[in-house]
Amino acid sequence: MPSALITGITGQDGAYLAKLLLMKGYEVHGAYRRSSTTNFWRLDESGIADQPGLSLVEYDLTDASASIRLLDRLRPDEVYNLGAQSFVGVSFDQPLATAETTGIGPVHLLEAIRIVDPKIRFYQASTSEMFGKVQAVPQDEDTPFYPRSPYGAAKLYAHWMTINYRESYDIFGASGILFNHESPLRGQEFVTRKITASIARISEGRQERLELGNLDAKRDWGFAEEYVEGMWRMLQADRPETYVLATGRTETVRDFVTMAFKAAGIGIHWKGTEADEIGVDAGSGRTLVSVNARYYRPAEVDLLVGDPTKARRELGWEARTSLEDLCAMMVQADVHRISKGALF
Ligand code: NDP
Ligand code: GDR
Repeated sequence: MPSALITGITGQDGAYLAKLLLMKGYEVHGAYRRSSTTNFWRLDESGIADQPGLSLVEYDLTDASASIRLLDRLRPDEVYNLGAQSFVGVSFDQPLATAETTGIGPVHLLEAIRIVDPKIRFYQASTSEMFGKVQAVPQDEDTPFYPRSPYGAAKLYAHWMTINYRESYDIFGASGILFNHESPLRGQEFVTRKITASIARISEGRQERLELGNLDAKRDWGFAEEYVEGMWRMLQADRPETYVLATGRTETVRDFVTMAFKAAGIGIHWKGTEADEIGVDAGSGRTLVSVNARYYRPAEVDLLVGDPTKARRELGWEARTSLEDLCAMMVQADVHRISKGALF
């Protein structure tokens, strides 16, 4: 039975990847941070929390010696490093904490692999945020990087260290440059889920309106469940590589808002510009969306759109779910949650 260690098991991708590996017959070790409250709602919702093949282990990426002891004890075939301080906005307020977890944390794991067993295969969760101020459209594996946030810079360091360990020590270090991927399990601090959860609350009369930052940012949004399959395929390949996973389609935040309200049966009409822009219910004339400058970032990534040709060609991976379907899936999940008291 193959075995895998997943860091970030309490996050969105951790839940989907654990489910996928369990289905494939893996023994899965899910690493979570100690905190005063448990945070396993995604594993519960995914129906895998009590699966015998899944065991949970306390671990913090910032602890070098714990990384060595953990790998020595578990000796997994594969390590998927999904753990990170992953919110770009927070990284501007906590640049050093972000650097330690998101940048140096992966190197603790790479060092542990080098010391314990260089045959352990390693997946690093890299990101389209490394392209930042984009140097080409669309972005692929050869596009130059230009990170625009402490998060993007930390991820870029970890990305290059993964390649360094691949080239220096012959470690199977794969790096997936994943574009935004969303799902009903997305955290509410990220814009898509903030939008869909707010729409559910507005529909129930529990929230007055949705306040957002930059509506013009363009993102390439795919469905997370499909992206974790790509991670797994990267570790089954003949050699370690870097791959872009993306849909190839980009839309603005404003478009996603319009799409999400439409999925809830509400037409949105946009008025005004920039900080004064509002989204109005086309039927009642009520303002449902407004801009609040507190959600602007000190530096923005304006346009992301990926070219996943290499992943399609070499891994047979492809994004299948349309943005309309993804958006509707998220809205329906939040409407359902609020109706059964699972969203406040
Ligand atoms: P989430 O924010 O949902 O999950 C992040 C996970 O990292 C959580 O389980 C969190 O634990 C854990 N974590 C945070 N700090 C530490 C630490 N010091 N030690 C151990 N674990 C820690 O992210 P996603 O699931 O969306 O993303 C997975 C990975 O992929 C991340 O590395 C992210 O940066 C990257 N990525 C994500 C993309 C996306 O669109 N979703 C796109 C490209 C890359 P806790 O619950 O305790 O906070
Ligand atoms: P991103 O995702 O920064 O792309 O990082 P996020 O959903 O936070 O932002 C996307 C875009 O929406 C704009 N925006 C807002 N964002 C948030 N969170 N809240 C708002 O109110 C709001 N209003 C407008 C943002 O400015 C941005 O342009 C995600 C994370 O999952 C990273 O970990 C991952 O690496 C990248 O995707 C790929």
